[in-house]
Amino acid sequence: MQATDDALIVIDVQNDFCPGGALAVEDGDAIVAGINALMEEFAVVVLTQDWHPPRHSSFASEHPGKSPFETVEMPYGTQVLWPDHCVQGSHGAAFHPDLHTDPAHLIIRKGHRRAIDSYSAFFENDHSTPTGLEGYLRTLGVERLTMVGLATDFCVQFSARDAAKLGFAVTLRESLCRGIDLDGSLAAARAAMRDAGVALAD
Ligand code: VGL
Ligand code: ZN
Repeated sequence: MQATDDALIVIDVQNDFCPGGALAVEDGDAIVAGINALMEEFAVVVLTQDWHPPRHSSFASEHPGKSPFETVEMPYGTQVLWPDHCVQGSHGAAFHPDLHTDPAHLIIRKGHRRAIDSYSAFFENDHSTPTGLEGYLRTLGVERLTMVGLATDFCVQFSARDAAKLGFAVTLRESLCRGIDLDGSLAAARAAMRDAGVALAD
């Protein structure tokens, strides 16, 4: 068992990011068994869930003439447009059925405001509106984070970089992550995480 100042953060292991889902990540489901095993080693386990209202502003379907994976300018910056995914209460928003959710101490839901997306588990995409996760971890005395989940180049990357910026020691277990890889976004994400001081481990 890891010390109590270590936490495991499991990002968005949800049906829509797994094969057959609305925004499927290749082999997204291949990491579930390994994550279940890793949870046993941690005293603090947090799961995140992408959790959008219907008609969320990150959905291409809300932007006439736009297709998924194109971008638009939002008040908070450039936003990639996605297929409708992880709609609150839907099957796609549910955790992968094999993911062990009982060991989780906290489930944090993000992206629930229609006008703003939230890739990171710590801040929405304006990089300033907090989700509350930092406070939860700090009040428990957590200092080190291990991160796994989906998708490496979006929600995992933004979570890991924010965590490092906040002063947590962050390790990404890459074998327990899978990426979307839009136009080289996976390589860019790995470089950006390294620059931010995130340790990339197998
Ligand atoms: C994610 C795109 C849109 C993710 C969430 O979990 O990486 N990516 N919403
Ligand atoms: Zn989303």
